[in-house]
Amino acid sequence: MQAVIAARAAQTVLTAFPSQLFLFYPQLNPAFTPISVAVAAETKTAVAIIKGGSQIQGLISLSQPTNGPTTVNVRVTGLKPGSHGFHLHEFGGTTNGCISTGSHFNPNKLKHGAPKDKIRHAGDLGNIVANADGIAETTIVDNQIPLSGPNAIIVRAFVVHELEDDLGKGGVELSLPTGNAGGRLACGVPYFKLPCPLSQFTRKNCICTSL
Ligand SMILES: [Cu+2]
Ligand SMILES: [Zn+2]
Repeated sequence: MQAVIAARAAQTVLTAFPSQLFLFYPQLNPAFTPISVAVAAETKTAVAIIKGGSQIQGLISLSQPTNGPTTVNVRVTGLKPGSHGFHLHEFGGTTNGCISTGSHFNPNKLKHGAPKDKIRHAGDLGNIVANADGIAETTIVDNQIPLSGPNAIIVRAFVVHELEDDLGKGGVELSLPTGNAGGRLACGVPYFKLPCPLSQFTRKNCICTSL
C-alpha cells in the first residue's frame, strides 16, 4: 500500500519536477543501480602445532567463515597405526605437558559422545586414524568449535590420545567422561594465524606463521 502511495506521489512530482524526483526516489531513475551493502564475509584462520613426547608431531589448520562451521585440517605423524581419540581440551597451558590441558572442552556441561551426537562435549572430535606409516590425515567440519565468541577454542588445546575413543559407548567406567581414550600422546594450542613477516612476535592469542 505504501509503495502504491509512494509511486503515485512520485508520479505527481515527476510531472512537476522530473529532475528533483530522482533525488528523493533514486530507485525510480532508470539509470539507478542498487548499491549492494554486502557485509564482508570474514574467514578466521588459526593454527595449532602438535607436539608429543616421542617423535609425534603435527599441524592443525583451522578456518571458519562468519557464523559458519569450523573446518579442521589435521596432519599428525609418528603415531601407532590405528585410531586415536582426538579432542579439544579446555586449557591452552602445556607447562606440565598435555596433562595441563584439563578435561574435554565442555561449555554446555554434557556427557562425552561422538561428534555427530546431540549429547557430546563440544570438544569431542572423535578419532583420527593413522595409516601403516603412522600418519593421520583428515578434515573435520564441526559446528561446536568456533574460533570466536564465548565458546571460542582459541588458546584451548587439541589432544591426540593413545587409544581409540569409544565415543561414550564402550560401557566401561571411563566411556562417559572421556571415551576411554587412554593417555595423552601429543597436544597443541590453537592460535589465530598472523601472516609472516608482518608480525614476527606472538601477539596475544596469535602466532606468526607461514605454515
Ligand atoms: Cu582428550
Ligand atoms: Zn568428551
